[in-house]
Amino acid sequence: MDQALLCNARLATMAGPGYGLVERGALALGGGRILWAGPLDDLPPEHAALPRHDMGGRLITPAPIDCHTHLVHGGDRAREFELRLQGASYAEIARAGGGILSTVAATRAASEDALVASALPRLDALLAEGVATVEVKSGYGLDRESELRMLRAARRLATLRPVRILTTYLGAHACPPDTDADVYIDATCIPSLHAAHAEGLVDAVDGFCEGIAFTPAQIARVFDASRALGLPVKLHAEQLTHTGGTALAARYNALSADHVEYATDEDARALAAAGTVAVLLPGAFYTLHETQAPPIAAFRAQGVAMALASDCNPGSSPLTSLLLAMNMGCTLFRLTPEEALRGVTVHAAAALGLTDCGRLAPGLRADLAVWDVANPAELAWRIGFNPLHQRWLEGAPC
Ligand code: DI6
Ligand code: FE
Repeated sequence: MDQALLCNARLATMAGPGYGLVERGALALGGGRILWAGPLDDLPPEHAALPRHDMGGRLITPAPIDCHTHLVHGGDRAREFELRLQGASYAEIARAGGGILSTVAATRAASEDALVASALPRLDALLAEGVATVEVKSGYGLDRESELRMLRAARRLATLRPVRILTTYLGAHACPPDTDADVYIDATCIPSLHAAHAEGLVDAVDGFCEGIAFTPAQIARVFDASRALGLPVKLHAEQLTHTGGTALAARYNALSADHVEYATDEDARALAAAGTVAVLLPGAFYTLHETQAPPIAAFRAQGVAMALASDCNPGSSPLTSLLLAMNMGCTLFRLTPEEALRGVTVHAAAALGLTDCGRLAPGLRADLAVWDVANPAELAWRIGFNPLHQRWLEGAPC
């Protein structure tokens, strides 16, 4: 469908500070883009003859964006789930060689086809809730070939489903068994980044800055290499403890600092000054029974943009629902439903460095979600209910 006029809709444009609601709204679409958005009564005459679609009074929002996932991986971690319920902590399991490293073993053993096949049902669950853009990280390979295989598998998803995929290199996710962390960073992680970049597989670079993972000094070397390649960076920071990752991310003008439960007021100021988005991941907070919530009040006070994502991964967040992430963001972190919707649209786009989606405005991609709800707050309110009516990707329903 090349051109269309969607009318009889309520629009949450996400323009300005709130929902940017437009009553009796219309959207003119053409060439995969939004040509015009506003009240039907104000429709410019040049769009009046477009083929009309009556949206039945439904709510249209920008299609949600999942800006932090580990969607591609081998194996499962149901056994670890049982161990944690018996009292073992996430960090204890990781130190004993389980956790992330057990997924590394399963991922190394999986072919590219197998990685794609196992990721598709998880991707489909996200798309069923209207998601149009998904970020996918590597980080369960930890050697050159396995990291590249993960990234290739992630890119292939976009050839099998109508979705935009962005790939993030997360070689600094965990240290492989029996390897010195500094040696791993310099001899494997950074050379593998060069190889992945040379193959055109890297949109951004991430790391895990944590007591059970890498120090700020080690992450800084990965960030220096990224900067030299002209690649944007982001960071898993202050998830389980405070190690200085947020300040480091701000220093490198990172697109985002993610998790940030243990971030301080000073960290919030640094994020604001750098324009770095705080990506909140309530699925991991919930799964790990964490008790320290991110400093939402400080983020609000400093004007830090807050995004929300699934963190879909087999260990700390086996979550494939952005709607549930929105509900958890409100219930566990006390976000408002408005902040939650901004978190999966305009701020999620910013966390990926994208300026062509996340709002309903002329010139942006016509990636839309049409919902069977009257009010946008309903999207964050329910638990386990999917009110999606229709998903549009680049101006076509799909
Ligand atoms: N933090 C996370 O939430 C994921 N990675 C990370 O650094 C979890 C990874 C896993 O447990 O497999
Ligand atoms: Fe993560």
